[in-house]
Amino acid sequence: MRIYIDGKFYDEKNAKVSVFDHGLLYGDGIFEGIRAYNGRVFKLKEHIDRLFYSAKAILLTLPLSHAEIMRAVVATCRRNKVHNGYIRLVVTRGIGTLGLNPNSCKQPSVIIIAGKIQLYPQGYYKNGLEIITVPTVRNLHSALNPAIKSLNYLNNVLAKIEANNGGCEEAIMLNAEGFVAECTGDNVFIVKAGQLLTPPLSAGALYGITRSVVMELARESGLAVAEPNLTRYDLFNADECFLTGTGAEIIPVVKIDGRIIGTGKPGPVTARLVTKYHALTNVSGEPIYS
Ligand code: PXG
Repeated sequence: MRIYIDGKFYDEKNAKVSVFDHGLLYGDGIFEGIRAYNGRVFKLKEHIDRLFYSAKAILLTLPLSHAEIMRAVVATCRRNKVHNGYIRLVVTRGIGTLGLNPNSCKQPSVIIIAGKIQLYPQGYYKNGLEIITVPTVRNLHSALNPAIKSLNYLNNVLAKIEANNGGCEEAIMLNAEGFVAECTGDNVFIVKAGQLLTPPLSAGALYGITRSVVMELARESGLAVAEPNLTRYDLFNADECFLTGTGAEIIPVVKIDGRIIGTGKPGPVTARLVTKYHALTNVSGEPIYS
């Protein structure tokens, strides 16, 4: 595998960052997780848009333009012959002194890794996932806004550990008010009385790319979509529940905190959205790179 760092490609052994990089010292940086399907990078523009929004929020000036980053992502896929895979785009604050002041960091680093994706086991897509609510509350948007896809993921990592301790792969995170925010690495949706509902961004949800694609697909198929505040009660009494993420795509949830959701099997609305999502990702025709 050849890894892109600041305009050059390195083999895995030599793909290294400095111990003085504030990305390592303070989690000071941002990232994107992106998928490639059939030689096309899925929703690349949207991912780079979000990267620029994250950069703006943390006052980081990207060393490349929007178009240059898009080209670098495609070049990294091409170089590694990644037709179907996962791309991790990382921007660190760069090398500085041991103090946390980012003023000492002169040049942010851009890193692109194009590799394989570790998917949830296939059985979960067929039979649905069981998840729990964990005690770790999602970051306050007035402290570290969950909309920023920062390298500081300890909030999510702690919640993931609690999910694992509870025997689950994913977990619902609530915000400080007790409303549902999202999962540790996925957005959450419910279907109730023919409506598709998902927490608003203000509740502490990431502006998920898969989330917006699914909302668009639902609207196109005549399903009403809304973003109200949701409580655990709303999840427990949903007709259907599913999670969305670049890695997970759309994964049904059939049990939350011991409560069976709907019929206890993946529901028909979820199945319809999965079919539509696959149709969108598995576009046939000439790949944009080969
Ligand atoms: N919420 C959070 C906190 C995320 O990190 C999503 C929602 C889904 O967003 P997208 O844009 O992907 O639809 C994410 C992104 C992992 C992993 O290894 C997951 C994400 C990012 C990085 C790693 O599980 N999910």
